[in-house]
Amino acid sequence: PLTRDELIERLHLALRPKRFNHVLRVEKTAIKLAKTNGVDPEKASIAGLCHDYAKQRPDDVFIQVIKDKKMSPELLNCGNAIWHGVVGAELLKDELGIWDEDILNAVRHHTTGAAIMSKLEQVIYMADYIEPARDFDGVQTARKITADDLGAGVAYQTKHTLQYLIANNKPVYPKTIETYNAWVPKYE
Ligand code: DGI
Ligand code: FE
Ligand code: FE
Ligand code: FE
Repeated sequence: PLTRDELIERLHLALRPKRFNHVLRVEKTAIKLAKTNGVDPEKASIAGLCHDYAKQRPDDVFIQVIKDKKMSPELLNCGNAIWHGVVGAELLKDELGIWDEDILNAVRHHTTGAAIMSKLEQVIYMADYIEPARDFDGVQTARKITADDLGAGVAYQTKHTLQYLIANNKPVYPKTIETYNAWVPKYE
């Protein structure tokens, strides 16, 4: 496997500076959340660094991977927002030699969440949302809730993302609705 330094080098090549700096902040936030939630900080580091690895790939690369790997044809109806996590995880195996399924699932689910998420998946989903440079109405509340209760943070993000999507007439992915139904009523 690659060392952290080698991984950083690969990410530096794959990402524009703004995105590269974001993944460093997500890593840091994820390690903190890992330590307070009994998650392996090493895995949180790798998953945090790699979660947006594929964000800057052109659409035709994702489409080719979906076809080559015989992934669900439904995926062809999605776009970069979904592909960079779900298809990006395949590139992590092939290009970076990352095979840990918990780490790969954390990458796959970091945008939409999922009905069932391991603690590591929850950590990455939240770290991406609350990393220090995030600035949106409610981010302070999100940080506080997440520090107190990781699962409550997941519910908070899911509810607020869905509200934002609906308020702005955006399409809602089925996975986002699954996440909402599994997490939000439970924390009411
Ligand atoms: O890659 P990042 O920008 O760091 O973050 P991300 O991969 O978590 O993407 C966040 C964006 O994804 C955010 O603007 C909301 C959007 N999103 C999440 N679920 C859905 C969605 N967009 C649509 N259209 N539908 C969804 O269900
Ligand atoms: Fe992302
Ligand atoms: Fe996110
Ligand atoms: Fe991100």
